[in-house]
Amino acid sequence: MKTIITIATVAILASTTCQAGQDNSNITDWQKTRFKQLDLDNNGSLNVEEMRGTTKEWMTKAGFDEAEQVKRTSKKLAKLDTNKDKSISLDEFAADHNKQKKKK
Ligand SMILES: [Ca+2]
Ligand SMILES: [Ca+2]
Repeated sequence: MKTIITIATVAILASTTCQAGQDNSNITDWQKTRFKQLDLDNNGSLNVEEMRGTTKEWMTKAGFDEAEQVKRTSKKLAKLDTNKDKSISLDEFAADHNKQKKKK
């Protein structure tokens, strides 16, 4: 019985944290819109395939073949994936975008 209560508590905590993250005021409307465009299956995170939406165009122009594009996109994903769950959340996407903006 104790175990069930613990699991339930953890689940509630996890969903609360998730919702709080989505209210992050550092995330701009542009980032939200762009993220939604890229999130083809609407599961709230980007996998490697969906990430290619951000990289495919310039990588094709740069002359990378398919395998090289996937390799580089996976690398980029690993860099952005701060909680290491192999997918990019809106928070992680926005954090990287904000970093890039500061550089300019
Ligand atoms: Ca997705
Ligand atoms: Ca992640």
